Amino acid sequence: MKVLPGKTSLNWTEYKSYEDILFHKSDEGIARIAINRPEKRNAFRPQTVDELINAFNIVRNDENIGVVLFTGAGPDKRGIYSFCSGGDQSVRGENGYKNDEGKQRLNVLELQRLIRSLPKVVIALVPGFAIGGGQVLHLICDLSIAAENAIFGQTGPRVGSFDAGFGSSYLARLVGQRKAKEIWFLCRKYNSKEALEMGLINAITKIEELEAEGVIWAREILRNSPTAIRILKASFNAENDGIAGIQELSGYTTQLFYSSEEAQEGRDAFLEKRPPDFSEYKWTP
Ligand code: S0N
Repeated sequence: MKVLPGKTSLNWTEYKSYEDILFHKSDEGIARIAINRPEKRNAFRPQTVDELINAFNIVRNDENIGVVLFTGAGPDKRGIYSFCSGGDQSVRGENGYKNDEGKQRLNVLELQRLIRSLPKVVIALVPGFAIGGGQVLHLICDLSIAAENAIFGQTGPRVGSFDAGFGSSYLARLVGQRKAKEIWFLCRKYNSKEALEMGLINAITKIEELEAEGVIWAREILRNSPTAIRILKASFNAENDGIAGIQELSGYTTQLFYSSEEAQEGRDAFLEKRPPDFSEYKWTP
């Protein structure tokens, strides 16, 4: 199924079938995840978010995938494209968004953390509206490429919601406190050019070239060292995420240390019930 207009040189195969999202992979190490509720401007309900969490977890565990293109499928019947327009207001209850059983959830917060700590690069491809919680989801991605017609903005204070986590404080890290306050307090809409100028996105393309451009960026990334990129992503997070960020970064150094003979000597000595011998390992300057 077609997700975005235009052509790419990739052969997508369906990875898993869902109701609210489309999930494809290519044999080049690229996955594509798209919210598929175009008639609702790709607003998410709890099921949409559960499916996204499932797909991103599959990507996490797939050693052949290094880059995810995260986008919104379209167009709707009026020919309009969207990345995502945030939480589906028609299922919003008193303390969350209602699933089919009537249980209320705000599971998008789990999704935000999953994308942020995914040890692979997530590129947002924004073909139209990125509004409310959709603008936050786009913000969480590592890189963002937008179509010329993309529109960004917040509506929270107008519709009685807000994201006081990544949606405000991380936004301020990207665009500065003054601009972030303007975005949230005035609830204006911004076009791609304005988004680029304020540092919200990395690049603008024609909508027909959006996926192809994403693939070009992905291929460039995939030529580089997976471990270097994994640790760099964690270090960018660590600067912003406090102890949780440091935990992620330091966890990766522990993983690297496990692969050394020095660390393995400690494990082997314990299992062989003898004192460890670290004498051949240097106190490197
Ligand atoms: C996107 C907008 C600007 C597009 O305008 P346009 O083109 O005029 O289309 P419409 O006619 O308005 O919409 C077409 C159809 O789509 C439905 N629709 C659009 N957005 C939603 C939505 N969010 N929920 C439900 N339905 C939606 C319209 O109703 C219409 O349907 P029909 O044809 O049947 O009438 C414009 O649509 C717009 O402004 N949309 C609303 C944007 C919005 O307010 N979003 C919610 C903002 N709040 C959140 O996202 C909260 C997120 C959250 O859960 C959260 C909470 C705590 C911490 C973090 C988060 C987080 O997510 O970050």
